Amino acid sequence: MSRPEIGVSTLHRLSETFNKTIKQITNMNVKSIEIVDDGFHALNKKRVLTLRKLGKSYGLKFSIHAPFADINIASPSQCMLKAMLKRLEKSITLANILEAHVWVFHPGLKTGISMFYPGADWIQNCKTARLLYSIAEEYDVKIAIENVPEPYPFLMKSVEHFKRFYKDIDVDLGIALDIGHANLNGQIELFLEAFHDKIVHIHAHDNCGKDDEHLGVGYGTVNWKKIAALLKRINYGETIIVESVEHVPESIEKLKALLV
Ligand SMILES: [Mn+2]
Repeated sequence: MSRPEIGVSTLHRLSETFNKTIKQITNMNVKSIEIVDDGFHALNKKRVLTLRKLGKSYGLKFSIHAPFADINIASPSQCMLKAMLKRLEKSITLANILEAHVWVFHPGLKTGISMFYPGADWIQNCKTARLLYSIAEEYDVKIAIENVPEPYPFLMKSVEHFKRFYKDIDVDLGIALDIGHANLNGQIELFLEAFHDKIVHIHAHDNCGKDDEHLGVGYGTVNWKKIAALLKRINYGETIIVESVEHVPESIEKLKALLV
């Protein structure tokens, strides 16, 4: 039987400096760290080399969360898309240097002009996802697309959206299942059932079913015991990253007690 590895995201420290954050990483009782490549923590080669060194001495493995602020892979503007792709490609090349085991990115969103071009944002979303997949292949980086939360105008929030996505793209792109996000449309179990062979990475955080609060594990309405049982049933043996922004050490220990 496989056992998942519990890790932590740097998301809860995004308002602190990068250097302070990585110093604290090593005290968090986990070996798997997800670096959010955005805000104060935007990666560059120097930072990645520092992380690599830290990883070697502490036995850490890394994943990278792609930049997501102001990023829309379904953008109808070719010049904006070009700039965004440049930024995303940089992140993928850094994932290669860091030897990150997965690079997680968000699907695209509808815009203020989507209503005039029905279906165009969906086509662009799939096209960019395919392009990112081929760029990542060149750099030998595995990538995964994340289910994103209601009520934002994202194109891929539900199981139906992901089914359609896999019909429309012909590449073997994995899913980063975000449990908190799936709680907002009540589809955690549906995702685990429909895509047990596609899920390569998991984000764990909680909410009360209305807002994407990123609460500590057990502080919302997610039924973690049930999820633990489902993950055991599908023999999930990849990483589960705590993406809560509070009660982080407690969330890590709770998940370890349930799953490891
Ligand atoms: Mn997430």
